[in-house]
Amino acid sequence: QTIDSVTTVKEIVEQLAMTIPVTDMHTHLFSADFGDLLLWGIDELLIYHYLISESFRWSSDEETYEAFWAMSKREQADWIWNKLFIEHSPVSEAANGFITILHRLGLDVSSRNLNEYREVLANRTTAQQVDEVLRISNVKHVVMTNDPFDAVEREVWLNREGNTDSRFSAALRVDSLLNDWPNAVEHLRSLGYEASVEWTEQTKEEVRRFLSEWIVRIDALYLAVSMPGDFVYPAEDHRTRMIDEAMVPVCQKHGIPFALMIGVRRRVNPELRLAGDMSMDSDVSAVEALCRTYPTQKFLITMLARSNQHELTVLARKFRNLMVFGCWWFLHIESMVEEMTKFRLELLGTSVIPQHSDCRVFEQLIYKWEHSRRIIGQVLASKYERLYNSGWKVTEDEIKRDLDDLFNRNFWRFLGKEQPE
Ligand code: RAT
Ligand code: ZN
Repeated sequence: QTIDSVTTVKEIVEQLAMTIPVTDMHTHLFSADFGDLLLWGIDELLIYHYLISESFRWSSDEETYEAFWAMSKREQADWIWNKLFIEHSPVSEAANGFITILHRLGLDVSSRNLNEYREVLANRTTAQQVDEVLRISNVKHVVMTNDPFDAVEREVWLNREGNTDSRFSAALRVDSLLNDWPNAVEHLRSLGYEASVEWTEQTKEEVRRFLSEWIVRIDALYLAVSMPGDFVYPAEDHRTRMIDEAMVPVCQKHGIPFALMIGVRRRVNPELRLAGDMSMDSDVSAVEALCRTYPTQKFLITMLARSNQHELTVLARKFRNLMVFGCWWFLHIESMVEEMTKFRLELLGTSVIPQHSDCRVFEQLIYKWEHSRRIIGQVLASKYERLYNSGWKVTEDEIKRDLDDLFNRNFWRFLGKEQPE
């Protein structure tokens, strides 16, 4: 069935973009199996680290970082609420996001009554809230970030059933193996792997064994790491040896992609803790070298600096084993999502994963996806509009296919796996 006006095309695309089920390929969320690791509710939403750093901009000299960290979660939430919502208007992406969440949960945003919101949610169970949020956000599948070096999480995988919810999948996170090797060695040894700080044959063997065992145990969809912007590859250094001699061989053995999120400068202001990280320029040629050296290894790549985005997108034209994904962290704001989605579609057509949520608190799925869906839908609509004016009429099925590629299938196809029902 063809669509008979350009206005209808736009309406259909924008409406479908808001409602089509999505796969969220990188989050910090967990299924209910993980107990308290699954964060949700009003206070957790307000103490999101994006909001912590924003509220400190309004703090006085007397309001110290130590005093903030000494408060209970509820007190921290009240403090942030006052700074960002009562004393000033919540126009930033993250603050506006909190309002979108309240609104979509059916709470009365105009009352500005935080305790009332708390009470409504306190009457729900975790399982109910998970179902409700997935329903509202139309998120069909959530990929977690899983770290075997985290004692609480490890316990769930080793001594309980692990993940039993088919709407969730795991990704094996390996940051310290690449970025904090001495610490990683300690962890490996405490878990019974005979690793040493020196890069010996036995150490390589044991790192590979560790990675393999955990990929299998958690059924990891991919291996993941975040890298500082000064990541260089190849180099005469630990990272290159770790990638070449342990990580890529293990990924190849298990047939899984390697996801690199590049461009973080950790703890620029250590007093802000998790909220104290910054972005920095990266060298796209490290990704180029990886893709060329390992043509049969797939790489999922996102970068944090705006200045790297165009070059990274061009690189994806050169390597089919490179999948660009998401508008990460400080780029996950209206203006950047629009800019990036535009030139990605212009350079790559629909062969890209335009967004992931990076949620840490469950209800954030609601705003992160609603805000992004709207922009992605508008950008795609403008592309169809141009085609329409030249006489190329997309059908509704084609629109659905294209959106499904962007929001689901490009990811699953890249993995070489069937999308779970
Ligand atoms: O976006 C975030 O919440 C960051 O703190 C990071 O977790 C980042 O997304 C990462 O995965 O390293
Ligand atoms: Zn993340």
